[in-house]
Amino acid sequence: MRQAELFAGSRLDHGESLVPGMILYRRYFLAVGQRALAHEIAEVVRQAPWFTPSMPRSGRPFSVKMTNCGRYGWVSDREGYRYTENHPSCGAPWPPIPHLALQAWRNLSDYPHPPEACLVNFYDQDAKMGLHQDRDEAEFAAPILSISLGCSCAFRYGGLRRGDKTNKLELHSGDVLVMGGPARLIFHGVDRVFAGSSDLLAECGRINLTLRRVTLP
Ligand code: MD3
Ligand code: FE
Repeated sequence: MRQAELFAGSRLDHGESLVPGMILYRRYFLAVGQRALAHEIAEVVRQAPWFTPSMPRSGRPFSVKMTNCGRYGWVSDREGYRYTENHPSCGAPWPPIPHLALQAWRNLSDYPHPPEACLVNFYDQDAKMGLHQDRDEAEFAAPILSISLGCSCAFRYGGLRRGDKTNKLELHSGDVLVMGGPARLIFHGVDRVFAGSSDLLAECGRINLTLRRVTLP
C-alpha cells in the first residue's frame, strides 16, 4: 500500500512540539494504517503471547499485559527490569518488528539506525501505568517512538525529576509521540483508559507500541 494511504502528512506539516524534544503527530496512522498495524500486532501476539510483568522484589503484577518484538524485549519480574532476547515463558526469540512501525520510525525519528526493541503494552479499561522513566537502555541519543491504537487514554508527563510538575495529554488511536533529546528521560505514565472510545481492536482496550534503541550503534 502507498504511504499516503497509511500515514498522514510529513513531519514538517504535521508534528507539534509540546516540550523540547517531545513531538506529537496526531492521527499519524490513518484508519487504513491503524487497521493494517493492528493486524501486524495480532501476528506478533500469535508468535509471542501476552505475559504479565511484575514488580522487582515484591512480585506485584502490573495491570498492563505486554509482549515484545525486535532483537530485544523488555521484561520485569522479581529479578528486576531487563532486556532479553527470549520470551520469558516460552523461551522463543521475539518476532520481528512490524513493517509499518519501522516505517514510522524511519519517517519520524531522525535517528540513523533501526530500533532494536518494540514493547507492546495492552491496557484493558482498568489498567494504568505509574509515573516512571525509561532508562534500561544503553543508548539515550535515540528517541523513543510511541504509537497508540484503540481506546484513548489520559497520558501524563513531567520533567526529569519525579517531583516536577506534570501535564496531561489525551492520546488517541493513530497518534505517534516521539520523545528524544531533552525529553528522552522525562517521567511519564498513563492515568486511565477511556473505555468504549474506539472499536479498532477486537479485544476492547488500548495497545501502545514503543520503539527503542537498546545498545550503542
Ligand atoms: C516519555 N508506555 O512502555 S507511551 C512504556 O502508553 C510507556 O503504554 C506508555 O511508558 C504507554 O514505557 C506511554 C508514551 C511514551 C513512551 C516512552 C517515553 C512517553 C515517553 C519515554 C520517555 C519519555
Ligand atoms: Fe515508559
